[in-house]
Amino acid sequence: MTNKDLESASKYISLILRHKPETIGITLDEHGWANVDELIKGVSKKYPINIEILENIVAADNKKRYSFNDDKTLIRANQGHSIPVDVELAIVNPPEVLYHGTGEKFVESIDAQGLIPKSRLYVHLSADTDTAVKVGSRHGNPVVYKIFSGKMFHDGHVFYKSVNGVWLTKEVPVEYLQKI
Ligand code: HQG
Repeated sequence: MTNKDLESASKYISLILRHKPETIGITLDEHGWANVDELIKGVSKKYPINIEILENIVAADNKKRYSFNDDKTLIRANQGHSIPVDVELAIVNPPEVLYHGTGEKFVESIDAQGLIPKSRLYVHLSADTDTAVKVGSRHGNPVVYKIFSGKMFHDGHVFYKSVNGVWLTKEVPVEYLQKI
């Protein structure tokens, strides 16, 4: 497989494990796990992969998007789901500030409503502004918000950190947001 094919296969796996497992006729369990053999079989109809290739995709992923279970019979996405699965994230005390990158076109609505998860389960936040700019650029001209996460936590909002380092929370009301 060429690097380009590997990248396309990885995107396809992300779609299956986060949003639409039905694309290849599989289901995820309540913790987001898919059966590795079923995944390989389903993905292979479009991109021929085997366990070695899948292991390479998981290991080489630039954002560490996927994890295997211990005996590598199951695989799941670490975060980013739109379907309701519980990937058993630990509740953690966030740093005093976190960041969220978005597109300019969403600013008016965010300033009125705060940050909402839209199609995903959580709002995604990062500890650094570089990541926020990159995430925001996916939506056009990037705009970065500073989130007063320490204050949110103090006020009872719950934060999670995915195993690949993405900060997650259900919503960010406007009073905890500041455009930078
Ligand atoms: C915006 C990628 C209007 C929100 C990235 C965002 C991330 C609002 C968009 C991960 C809003 C949703 C997630 C409101 C939020 N009104 N727009 N009230 N509240 N929004 O893609 O955070 O490569 O679902 O600002 O790196 O951009 O897929 O979320 O712009 O970690 O692994 O609605 O996806 O990771 O867009 O990105 P998304 P996101 P992967």
